[in-house]
Amino acid sequence: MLVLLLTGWSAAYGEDGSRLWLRLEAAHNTATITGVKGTAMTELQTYWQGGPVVLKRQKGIARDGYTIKSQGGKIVIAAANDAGLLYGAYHLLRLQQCTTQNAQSIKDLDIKEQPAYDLRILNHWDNPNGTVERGFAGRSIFLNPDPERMKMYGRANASIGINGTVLNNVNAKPEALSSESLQKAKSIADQLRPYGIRVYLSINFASPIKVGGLKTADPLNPDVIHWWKDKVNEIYKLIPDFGGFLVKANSEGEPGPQDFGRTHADGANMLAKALQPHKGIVMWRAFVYAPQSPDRANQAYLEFMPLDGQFADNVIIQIKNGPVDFQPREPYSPLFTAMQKTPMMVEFQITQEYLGAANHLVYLAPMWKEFFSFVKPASLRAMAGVANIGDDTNWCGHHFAQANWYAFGRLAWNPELTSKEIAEEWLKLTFSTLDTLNSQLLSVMLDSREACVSYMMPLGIHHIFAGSHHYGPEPWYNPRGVRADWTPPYYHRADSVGLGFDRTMQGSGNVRQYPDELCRLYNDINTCPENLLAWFHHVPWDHRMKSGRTFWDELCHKYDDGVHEARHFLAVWDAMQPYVDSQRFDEVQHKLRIQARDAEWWRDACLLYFQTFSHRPIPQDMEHPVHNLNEMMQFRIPITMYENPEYGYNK
Ligand code: GCV
Repeated sequence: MLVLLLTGWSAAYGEDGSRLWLRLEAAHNTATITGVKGTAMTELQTYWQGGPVVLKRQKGIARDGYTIKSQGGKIVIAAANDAGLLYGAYHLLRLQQCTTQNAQSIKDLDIKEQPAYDLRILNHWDNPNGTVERGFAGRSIFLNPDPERMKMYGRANASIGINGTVLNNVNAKPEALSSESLQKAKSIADQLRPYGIRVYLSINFASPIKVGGLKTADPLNPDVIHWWKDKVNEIYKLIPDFGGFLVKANSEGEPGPQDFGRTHADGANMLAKALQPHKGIVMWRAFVYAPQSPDRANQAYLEFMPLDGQFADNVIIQIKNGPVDFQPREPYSPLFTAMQKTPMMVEFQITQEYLGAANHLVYLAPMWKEFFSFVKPASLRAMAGVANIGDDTNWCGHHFAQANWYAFGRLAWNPELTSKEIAEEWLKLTFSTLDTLNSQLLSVMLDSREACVSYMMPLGIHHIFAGSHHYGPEPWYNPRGVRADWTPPYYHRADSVGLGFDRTMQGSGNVRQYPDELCRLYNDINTCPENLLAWFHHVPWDHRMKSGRTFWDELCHKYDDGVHEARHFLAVWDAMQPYVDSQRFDEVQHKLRIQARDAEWWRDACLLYFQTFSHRPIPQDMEHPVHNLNEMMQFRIPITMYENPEYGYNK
């Protein structure tokens, strides 16, 4: 009966996803919220349906941390600062949303929380013209910031503990520092401040030339130093709590200190000195690689290790989780365990540049947890995530992509949370508290990343994407004149012997960048984890795998398993129709159908292409390709890097 009631209610109640996981109804409560005034109080007054709550400032609690205790018929939220009170308030509201009972029944609370990192930051790759690089959810929310949207953005981030946002693309236009842009940044900062969020900006290292009219941007030149100092002062006059700069320098054509014969440390420290009096920071990216390098995966380590210990205290080196570029699976970037004297932060990519954009359901927490199984959370200073947010009604393009924004925030608060805990919480908040729905969708979410690896790039294969976008497969893409490390054959190295990049001691030597134990493990084809085999080895087609199959047969089966999983996700969702409101049901179903078709496309394109090297049959005990290689090789998706493809393979 209850199920029917809930079912009828939820199916009739159309939802468009705009409320994210904060699907709270205004409370109309009589509860008294007393104590410290501010956003925490407003949120509780608006949404809390339980008994009296006291908000109290208390010394001795860590910055941004809080306690929530039931005391004498009241709930007391205590924190050292306003942000802590706000996080405590959202914790309470989360409990209310997750309980199947009345909020009045929430009692006997004794909660103590503090964040693992002081800096929990979103990186928007938003351009001044409103496009979003690798953005799959519409245009930039910062183009014409709508106050209601900004408020929701602030609430959503604060509810998961995110406390910083970089407003613009790391491929930064110099005009990011123009007076007009700074006024806009100020307006956004003013709107986000009540939610405990500081703004940061990406800067173009050549700004002194391009905005300031100087002849050089040499970080040791006195005029340049002066220019940056003035610019920083100008920013702090407008935004007194400005967070600092994010810098992509000497990478993919962006200017940097090396253009003037200086090092990354020279560049970062010069900016750090200008920011230091205001307590601002520099997040200096280690995403560097050069076309002449024999192995792109080696490059960041080679450039940054010699500088270990040379950075100013308010510089943090921001390193992508893997050594290449946000692939569906990479080993961790060896810089994380090698650099000992430099503050580091990890950069995850929430937007699914390489994992099916906003068309594929891929829950990323398992990928980030995998990273943390190698890199100790305590060895990092902060966490950054490349945002998947745009002006689409549902914010992220795919209803389930909201889970990745959510998971990023929750892990930046507490990297010890499990993927399952986070997914369970998100499902309850986002869909309903029906167990039937949650348990099945939970499995889909938890299996989705591995499924994506299987149908796209199993067994350590990487970067075999199309040349003009990173959505579909083009392992054959290799036109004349394109730099080698921007083509898939550079990475897969398929030939008549086998497949994969030899990064062993005999190959590029990349294994040496890892600690001894891992180096030995990865170096030996018989001990290297099979899920990274073709990352570290050129694997012979007949190499015997643990399953007893040859590498070729295993590869075929992995691809096919991925296809079946994607179809299974669709089947699970289809069965959810009675339990999910109609708009979200239809929209997710549409995406899952695309995903299932794309998985076939990936399997067929990759297997048929690699078969031209392996000359081995596709095993009889699996489904055989249904597409034609030549047709797939002719197929193009006419999208820019600012768009989500409407469909995948649709011939
Ligand atoms: C912002 C990859 C992406 C680029 C991105 C770059 C980076 O190469 O494809 O779009 O540029 O990473 O992280 O700087």
